[in-house]
Amino acid sequence: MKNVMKRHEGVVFSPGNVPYDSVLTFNAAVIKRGKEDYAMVFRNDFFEPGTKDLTRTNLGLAFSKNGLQWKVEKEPLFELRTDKIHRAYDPRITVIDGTMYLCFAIDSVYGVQGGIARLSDDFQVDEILTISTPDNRNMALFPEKINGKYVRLERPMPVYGRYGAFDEKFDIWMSESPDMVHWGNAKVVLEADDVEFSNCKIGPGAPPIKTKDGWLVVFHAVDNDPSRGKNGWEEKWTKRYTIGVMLLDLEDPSKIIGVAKEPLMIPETEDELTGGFRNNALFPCATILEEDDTVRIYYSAGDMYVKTATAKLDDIVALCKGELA
Ligand code: BMA
Repeated sequence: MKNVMKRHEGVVFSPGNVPYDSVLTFNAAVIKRGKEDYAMVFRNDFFEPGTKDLTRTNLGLAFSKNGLQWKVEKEPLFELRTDKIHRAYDPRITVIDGTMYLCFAIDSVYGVQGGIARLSDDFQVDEILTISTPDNRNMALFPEKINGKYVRLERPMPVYGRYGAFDEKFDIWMSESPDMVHWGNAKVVLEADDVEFSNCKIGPGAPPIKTKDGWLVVFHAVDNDPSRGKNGWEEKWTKRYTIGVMLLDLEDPSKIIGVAKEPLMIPETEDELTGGFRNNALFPCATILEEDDTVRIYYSAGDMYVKTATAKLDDIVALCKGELA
């Protein structure tokens, strides 16, 4: 398949940018609010103070005029820790009718859950509106109501599901809500089995962007190869995360118009292949449609850095429709 993505060379955000405790900065939500006003909410993993246990996570906030160089706020934006909740992570932001909503995953004593919060205009977490039942994560909201309802993509993780215990074949689903609080009418959107370059789980990447041809959605797709051994800081890690892309029907986003046959991006550069916390992992959490119809994807490399790459909208749409080989 034609490579339509152009990587910005090097990383655009790393732990060295952060003025507070930071070991890994990755899985960043980015939105553009004006011509020269990008905002990023990034996942920041750090050591439990006084230890070398990499068990703490908060979300940080940064701003940029060009989407490449970032000015980080002095203090973290948000850390969710209660006696039941260990952390909130992997943010995605969607602006709907001028209001920002933050989706995030939660590790709790009950499992993995998906949360949605409303943000104030100055990026404070106003209110947590909903937290899903376990196990579910990778939530991403559509940027407008569809047929009068809010709609989100999500990725349940049914380990005792149709594939039997502990087989990680997880699919992309969607559900809808009248008020952002009550969610239902769940439907499967894309099945892991229908993605040729994944033999494992897939999950929504970034909030969908609206195009005249349909909703454009990037997703992560995992292929597992048991012969892979040590990878990054982990003793054994056999998965590779690539980035896929699909186009969904504007009126009924449970209908797929097309899925690109091969990954849009695979780990390729040195900082994506080695040296990260978890090598071989690309994880997209944001796409921006620039004024000149360039699609900019923000993705993480190795669960350690934020990177970005661009493509022409027409090229990505053509890949989804099978019109570009
Ligand atoms: C997923 C999540 C992400 C992470 C990704 C790649 O399962 O845990 O937070 O970025 O794996 O390691």
